[in-house]
Amino acid sequence: MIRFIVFVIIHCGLLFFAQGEALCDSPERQPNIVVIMADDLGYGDLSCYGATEISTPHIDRLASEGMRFTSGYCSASTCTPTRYSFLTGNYAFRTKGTGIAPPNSPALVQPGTETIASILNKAGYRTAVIGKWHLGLGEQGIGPDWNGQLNPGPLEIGFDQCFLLPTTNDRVPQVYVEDHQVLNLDPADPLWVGNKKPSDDHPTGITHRDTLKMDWTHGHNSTIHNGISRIGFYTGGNAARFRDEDLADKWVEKSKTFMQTNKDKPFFLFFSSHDLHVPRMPHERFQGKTKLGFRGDVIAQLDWCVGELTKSLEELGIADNTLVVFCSDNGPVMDDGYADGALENVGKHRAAGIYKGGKYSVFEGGCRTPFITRWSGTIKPGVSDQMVCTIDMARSFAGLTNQAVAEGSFTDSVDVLDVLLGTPSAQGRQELVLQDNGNTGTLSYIQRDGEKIWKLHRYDKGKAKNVVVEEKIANTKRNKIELFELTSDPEENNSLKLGDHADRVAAMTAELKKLLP
Ligand code: NG6
Ligand code: CA
Repeated sequence: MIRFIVFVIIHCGLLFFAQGEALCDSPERQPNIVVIMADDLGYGDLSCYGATEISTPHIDRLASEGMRFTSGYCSASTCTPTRYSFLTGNYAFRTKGTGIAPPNSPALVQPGTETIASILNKAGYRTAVIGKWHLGLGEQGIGPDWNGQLNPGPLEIGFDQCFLLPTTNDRVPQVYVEDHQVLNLDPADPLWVGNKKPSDDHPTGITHRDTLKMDWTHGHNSTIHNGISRIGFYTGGNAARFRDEDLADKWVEKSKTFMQTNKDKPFFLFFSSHDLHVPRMPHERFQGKTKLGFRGDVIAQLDWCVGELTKSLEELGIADNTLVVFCSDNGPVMDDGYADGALENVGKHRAAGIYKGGKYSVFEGGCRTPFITRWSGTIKPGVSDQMVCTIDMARSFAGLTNQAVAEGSFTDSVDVLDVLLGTPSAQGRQELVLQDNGNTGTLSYIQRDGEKIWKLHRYDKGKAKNVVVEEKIANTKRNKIELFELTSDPEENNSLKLGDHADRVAAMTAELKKLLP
């Protein structure tokens, strides 16, 4: 509150509020907020985080002009739960059905839920999500009406507009959704999406494998579009279908238009990149541009997107009035279902940096990811080891815009705004819970205690979906409870003797239990 009053006094000279909005004629006003969320980007995938085999100059520039966090996390090591938590400020594992969403998933965030978008909307922001959604569309128990109104969706939870890849691109269908409709859908060629093969002669990745431009390795062998077979089946909607190669360009084009249109009012843009998710199919101009194969090429493409967005902010003259947050939705994976050469070309590159595990795992590699904030003129450049998480943006942005958060909303989000803005001596989170996927009982719990960082893993099923990045150790056996100390053992190699830490283990397991539904 004090922060906001100082802000208003400085920027407006007097306080004057109407309908919850600050009326302020000054050209300086509440900052725009742009959250750029990468998909499956690991801690070690950027040159500003130590990568030597690939260069990411635009993201590096963001880091050198802002705060680069070395203990920045996403909530989960898979996409849907991280995105759910980011938007709602609630741990996804508290709510059933928030694991990786299938193609015909209904909306997972119910209308009426307070979200990062709804709270900024109340603060007078124009809000948009552009890019991957993967949080379902349509009524509960019904799902998306692909040929009608795709409602509820982002527009029912606080976004003024959306331009989406509705699921994730290895899942059907390959169409854009603009606001409530599939874009360019010809009513004479309706779109059907399902999980059963629609006819005996429907070509799939199994029946027409020799026609594919990128082969599958596991799953991903149903309907073929653009020479790539997918998870799930669909027919029709041919005029509406996009090319995988064009996605990044489209997100940038739509985002530029959104920022240009709203440059004179505060706006919130959730730029939800599909890079580096499979199928990794960069635009032709990025193909072969790195030595890491298509996985590296889509990192170059992501870096280009960041460069375009920041250039646009500068051209519009709003860079100094825009808080940019760069993050990822989960850690890295090499083979996630397609033979795109990621593993074969990895060489010395370590996608999770020094950390163990990656996507699907609650080891550090699964959730400790790049995390950068930049607000030129406001954030003093630096590096921070304070703990922050994607789930914290909800309360932090509510704080930034002086919005009261109702009881029962943003339950697990912590206001770490001062840390995000690089205020010296500001403290980040002291505790954080991470999950793998859905409500599975695979969690880890980080607790900072002075110099020590304790991390308890809980594997209810006694095994980890530990798809590690450079080597595959899927479904390795784990003890139901394990304890690590990250300051001395950041690589989580030394599973401590529980008996030596009995009180701590008891307290941490009890805390975790309290959080579960
Ligand atoms: C898994 C898929 C994987 C990916 C993931 C979701 C198989 C065998 N694996 O089920 O390819 O789509 O779901 O990724 O189908 S996420 O980043 O969107 O969470
Ligand atoms: Ca992801």
